[in-house]
Amino acid sequence: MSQHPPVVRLLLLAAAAIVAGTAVTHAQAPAALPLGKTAAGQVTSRAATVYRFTAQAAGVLTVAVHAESDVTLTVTDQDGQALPEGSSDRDLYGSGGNEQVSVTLPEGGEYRVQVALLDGSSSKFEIGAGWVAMPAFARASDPDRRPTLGAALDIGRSHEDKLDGDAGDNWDWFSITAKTSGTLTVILRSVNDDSPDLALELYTSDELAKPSVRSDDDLQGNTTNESATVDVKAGQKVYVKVMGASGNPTGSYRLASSLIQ
Ligand SMILES: [Ca+2]
Ligand SMILES: [Ca+2]
Ligand SMILES: [Ca+2]
Repeated sequence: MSQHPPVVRLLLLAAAAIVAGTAVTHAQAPAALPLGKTAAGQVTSRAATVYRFTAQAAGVLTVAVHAESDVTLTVTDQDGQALPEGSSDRDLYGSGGNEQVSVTLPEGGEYRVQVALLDGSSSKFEIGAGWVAMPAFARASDPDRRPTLGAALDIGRSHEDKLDGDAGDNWDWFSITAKTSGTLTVILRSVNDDSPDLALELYTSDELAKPSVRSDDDLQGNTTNESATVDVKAGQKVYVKVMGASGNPTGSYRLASSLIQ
């Protein structure tokens, strides 16, 4: 037996808390999403409760949750990025714990469903899902649909790109690696009158579930124009998400970055 069991126990509890705190993106083998039935779950304010779902083909996934407290429901890709129309905080029937989403999965593969708590420290819930494989809904895969698939950009060099919402290209991911520490600023600018209303998000490589900073400020009175700034260390990688601010984004934009030491 250990000579200091209370200390050992405390350390184990601390380690468990650290693991739980990072559970949103690094959960060990999340439970399978219950299909055609409901299952009981629990969520705490420390981390979302995550389920996994493997689609064999494109199709439609519907998920419903009923919780005692106010929760949100989100369907994400395997990097933890919400799918278009994949987030719900609708508070159905006037109850913050009732949420439902129905989302098109554009290709087979791994997906995640997250139940996150908005109110209080802990809540029990019921969750259930339905799946209809609909291979005809498959769309050409957006090559930079996830952060880890985006092109690497050089600081100081301007880059022109475009979105095409009808073709399933609702956002573009890029990465920028800082060679020195300093303040990294990324800006978006319109290319022409057809440039879409954009939002800009910056993520640090250790936290892909939520942005460090988001801009939808429509600078200079232009809905395309955005700017976001984040402090970086030497060698740090920052992921950049360019996305439609609303609806179905289609059109060209220009992106540039600068680093002030
Ligand atoms: Ca809610
Ligand atoms: Ca894209
Ligand atoms: Ca905007």
